[in-house]
Amino acid sequence: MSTSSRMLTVGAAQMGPVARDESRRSVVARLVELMEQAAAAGCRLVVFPELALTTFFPRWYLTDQAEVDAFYETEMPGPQTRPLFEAAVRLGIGFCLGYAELTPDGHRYNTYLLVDEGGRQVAKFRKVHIPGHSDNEPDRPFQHLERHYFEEGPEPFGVWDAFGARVGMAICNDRRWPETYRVMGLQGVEMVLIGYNTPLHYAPDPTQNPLQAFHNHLVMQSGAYQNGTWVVGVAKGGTEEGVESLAQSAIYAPSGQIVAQAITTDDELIVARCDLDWCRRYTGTLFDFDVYRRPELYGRITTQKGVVLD
Ligand code: CDT
Repeated sequence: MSTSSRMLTVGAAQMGPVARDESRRSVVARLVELMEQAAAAGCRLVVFPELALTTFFPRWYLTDQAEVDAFYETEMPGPQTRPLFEAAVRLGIGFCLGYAELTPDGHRYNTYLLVDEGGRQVAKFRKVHIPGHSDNEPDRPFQHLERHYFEEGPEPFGVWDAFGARVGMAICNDRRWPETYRVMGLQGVEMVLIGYNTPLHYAPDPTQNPLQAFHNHLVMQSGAYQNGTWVVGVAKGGTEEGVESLAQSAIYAPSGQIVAQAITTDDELIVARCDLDWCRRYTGTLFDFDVYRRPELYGRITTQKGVVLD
């Protein structure tokens, strides 16, 4: 095993609530402040949550199309988001930003964008697993209408060479699925960036409410360990428009251990100095895929969607 180390200092920029009427200008100022803190802490990359620029609007069934469209970005950078790209160059720090994307040909995605220290777009990821429901369900205390507002991302999980590492991205519900991490693991991922908005109340089965934090850590710790990768989990937490969401942003080592965790439910930066070569301790031993995996026996994973009893 190599004794050299490649270090990447990363910041998870947790956000507190974004009010429905908070302007992009105000939100972007909060993000720039977090970037400044991250740069001062020696970070080369700072990771923001899912849908960082707006309130989590899928909690409402909205019928005014102009009101809906106002939550989406039609260009990146646009006039209101350009300060983020300028801050990247000024501070010499990259960032990963979650936002609602409306493409020129009318597609709507829940998107993550990776930008380098030069303000250049390195990679774009569209959320693969879209949770919740598509029709208004007025009996719920609040909606989770992601399947109404977003299409399923059409591209597979990718991994890119950036910040001296093999970097992958996933968004919120994606973190609950083992395939997310394994598809990236098979591309040599060393750091997975994951933003989330997770309401504490889960209407289809409220027995899960008190387990939200446990499940959050469970899936990211497992994903990290089973694929020998760093994972950066970043929340938009706190009580947003009356809905309480999980905070507890954390950075997970390839061992599955938590190396940093947020202590508030507000804007808060946590930082970890990540040894990328630590991944090899797992991918070169217990999880040496080349030696131990049995893909010839895993056919159901890609040929079958639901459960089949045969
Ligand atoms: N944003 C997002 O994907 N949230 C979901 C909430 C549970 S499904 C209604 C999550 O997996 O955290």
